[in-house]
Amino acid sequence: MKIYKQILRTITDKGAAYLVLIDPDKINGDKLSLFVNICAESGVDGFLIGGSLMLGTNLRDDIKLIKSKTNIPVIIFPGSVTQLFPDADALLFISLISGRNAEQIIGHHVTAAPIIKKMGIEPISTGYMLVESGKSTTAEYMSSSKPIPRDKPEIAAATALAAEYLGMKFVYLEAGSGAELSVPNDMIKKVSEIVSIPVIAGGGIKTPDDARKKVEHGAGVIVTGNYFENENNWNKLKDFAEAVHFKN
Ligand code: 1GP
Repeated sequence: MKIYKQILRTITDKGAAYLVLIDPDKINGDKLSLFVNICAESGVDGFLIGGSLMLGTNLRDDIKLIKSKTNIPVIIFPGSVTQLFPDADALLFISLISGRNAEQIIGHHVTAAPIIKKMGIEPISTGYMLVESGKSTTAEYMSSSKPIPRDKPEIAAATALAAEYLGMKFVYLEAGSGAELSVPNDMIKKVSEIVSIPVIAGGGIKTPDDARKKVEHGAGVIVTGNYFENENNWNKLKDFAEAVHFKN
């Protein structure tokens, strides 16, 4: 519970937590070292690493590299059971509750659970919901599951409540990496009003203003990934962190 508690504390102290998703296919080697240092200076609260599709990277080496550079927690965001490594601090133990694909809801978890136990990393049970975001995303395609329609916040709210009743620790409203449209703010509001667990919002967030609006609508954790794959945007990291940390 160490990392989960740390995130809860950040939400209490700063208003919300800011996590940066690293896709090791896009940021690795020297670029990763530099990026991690800038994230640390900019007030990022944690790294997510992994994804629904990865080609030709050594995820474990990348996790070790991040750990050697900073004390910021590294949380695996696993796209499959091949993305589990003991060097990380925790992992989001994701169940794709917006879909009806049994393997994504409980199947892979049965395979992964004993491995996680042996590795000793902290699993953080997360109800993961894909939300329609303009066009089909990698997460949607790879998981063979339908997203929740953008104009149906009540479906998202009922699904999130079920996740809480099942004992999950976070609900993650996901528009998908590189999404055209981020998760609608009224959906975040409806979900965060009904559950007492923190709501993570991610996918397609490209401005500090959008991040702040999501926090104002009740998101406890904001995730950005794609936007910072372009080095020209790295000078905006601090602006994002400040927008998320509204209590600072
Ligand atoms: C994807 O929510 C994350 O899982 C981040 O999305 O890459 O679009 O910022 P972006």
